[in-house]
Amino acid sequence: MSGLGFTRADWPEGFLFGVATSAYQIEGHAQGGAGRTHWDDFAATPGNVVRAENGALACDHLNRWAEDLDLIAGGGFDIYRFSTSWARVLPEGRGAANPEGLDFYDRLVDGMLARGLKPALTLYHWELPSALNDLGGWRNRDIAGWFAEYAEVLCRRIGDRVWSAAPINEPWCVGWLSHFLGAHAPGLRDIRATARAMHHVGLAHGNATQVMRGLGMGNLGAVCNFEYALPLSDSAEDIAAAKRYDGIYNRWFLGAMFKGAYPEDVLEGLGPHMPDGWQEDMATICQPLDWLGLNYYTCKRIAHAEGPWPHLSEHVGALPQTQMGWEICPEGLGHFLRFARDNYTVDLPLYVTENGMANPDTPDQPDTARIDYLRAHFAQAREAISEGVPLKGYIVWSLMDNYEWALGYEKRFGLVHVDFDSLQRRPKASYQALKAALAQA
Ligand code: IFM
Repeated sequence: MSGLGFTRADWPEGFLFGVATSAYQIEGHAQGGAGRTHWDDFAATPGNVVRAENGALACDHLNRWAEDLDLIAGGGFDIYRFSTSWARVLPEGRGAANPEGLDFYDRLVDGMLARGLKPALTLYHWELPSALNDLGGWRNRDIAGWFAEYAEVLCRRIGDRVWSAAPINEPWCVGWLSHFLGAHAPGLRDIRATARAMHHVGLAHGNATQVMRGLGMGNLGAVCNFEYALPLSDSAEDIAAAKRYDGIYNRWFLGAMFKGAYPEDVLEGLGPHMPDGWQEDMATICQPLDWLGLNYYTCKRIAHAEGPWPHLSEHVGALPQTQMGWEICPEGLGHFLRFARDNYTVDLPLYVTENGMANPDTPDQPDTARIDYLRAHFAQAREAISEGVPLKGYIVWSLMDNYEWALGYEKRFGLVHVDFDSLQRRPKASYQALKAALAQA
């Protein structure tokens, strides 16, 4: 038995384990001919990102990818969930491709296969080419067509060798966090922009899925993030507010992608701001999928608030917190695995596509907090499996410390420590614990 409380033999035959990263967070975006992205612009604007840090160098994965793949294979993982950068492939977002960028992803996929790793591709993990943001970005309906063009160029090159593909990581973050809360690029706080982004991200997902199917690719899915919405008190008003929050965060995209319908309780607020004719897009958004990926980290306490829709305020409760200030609430993971299966996906394979914690790690201290966090969440996954939930794999965020968006480089999510001066990688105790668990049959 390992520090994580399991060995491979405790999971169903063929259950897969992996680690995840994303392009802008690790590659070093100023290198290799990539175009400018709206994250470069957002970070260069005072007040948006801690110390105005950006992904210009990040973990320099662009040059150190082979060492990074060795770490993944050396840990005994099966899957590497990675993303490609739209602006590295098409620097202006459309038109001329960057051959250096396509060559890089080609080598990276071959590098995974050579090491026995399954490449799990995400086409968009948040960095939008600035040239497209100039045109309105996710507010502009045309983005669904631009995204399809990017999907086609990229997948014609690497689509034949990836194990799985999902168009867009965490649509809620692309729509709500970035256009309503203003916490991520492009940093808007505007309900009309939000409604449009929340719709166009689904349409882009549908378009890209059709493109990939057209190219003969299989094992196509969606990766959504979920937050366990708990009422701050047992008042009827707080319970209703938590339900609204749940609708916006957890049910909007599942409804669209798996039922072709947005939840009525969210349409009450977003409906008046939606683009004309949105109803006709629902069939495109609702493409047949092969799996759903769930990203889960935490819960949130929600209270009723006066003021405009959605009439709610967010609070942090009394559970122990991670370095992000996020409460550690493993039962939320079990809740969403059952919730997705019972209400949307039925017998479709599910994957935990992200789970992990930020911790103020130093290279010489064991990250036992992360081992504890993972043990508790893995236990929820096993319990759900024992109840018949068709969970097929579990991917930890993240392989290594990286650029945590608006919070810069100090929030460390990695199984591997990165010294951001020397760029030296050092596996943490959590990496060793997973390696030990996965090595035991
Ligand atoms: O770092 C992010 C990642 O880009 C998307 N999911 C959540 C992670 C931790 O905040």
